[in-house]
Amino acid sequence: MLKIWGRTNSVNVKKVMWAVEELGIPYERTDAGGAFGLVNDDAYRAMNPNGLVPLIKDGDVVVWESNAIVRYLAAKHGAGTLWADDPAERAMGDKWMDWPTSSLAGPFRDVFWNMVRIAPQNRDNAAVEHGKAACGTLFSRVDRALADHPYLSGDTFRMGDIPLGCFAYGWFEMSIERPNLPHLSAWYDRISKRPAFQKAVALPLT
Ligand SMILES: N[C@@H](CCC(=O)N[C@@H](CS)C(=O)NCC(=O)O)C(=O)O
Repeated sequence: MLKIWGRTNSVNVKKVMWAVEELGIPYERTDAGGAFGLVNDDAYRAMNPNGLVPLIKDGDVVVWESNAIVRYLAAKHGAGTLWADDPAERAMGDKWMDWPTSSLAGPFRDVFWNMVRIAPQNRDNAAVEHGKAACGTLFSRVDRALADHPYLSGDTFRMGDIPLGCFAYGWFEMSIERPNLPHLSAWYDRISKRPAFQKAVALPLT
């Protein structure tokens, strides 16, 4: 059985949980990271030397890095669903998988940590404002990309929608003002109705 390590309130763990729910893969999940610890144990570090979550073990195959895990599971179990067989179609969504990590995660973290994880009296309001403005600019690029297609992956929901969908949940659930981006909102509306999203991603922000 597929084994997954990670706490369910982590945006990176949510990507994996959403993918396994979409694909209907049986799994065993172990809480790890944050208050659950475990990530510095020798046995864990032997599998993931970074000491981060998520991590999976599928038979003898060990994978860390959330986007790599989603790609692995989609390639193995998602032909015609999460995984587009045509390389060009797959690349369309694939480029949006690493983009949240490379571009959005930094400013998003500034907003999320201050609004959700830090006590209000300790909030860095300047970081929130700066992060919100940067996220607004970045999400406007997503909005433009979604003007011509219902999904980041094209006409069909696929793995390329998963990583950004997890960040979008936090963005839309936080008590903040957001720019009006109609294509982004329509896409979020579509993905957030999916039962697998409801089960794996739409958890209370903590
Ligand atoms: N690029 C990595 C980042 C992994 C990462 O930073 N995970 C965070 C949780 S979102 C973590 O493990 N933090 C330490 C902890 O939870 O103990 C990925 O996408 O998997």
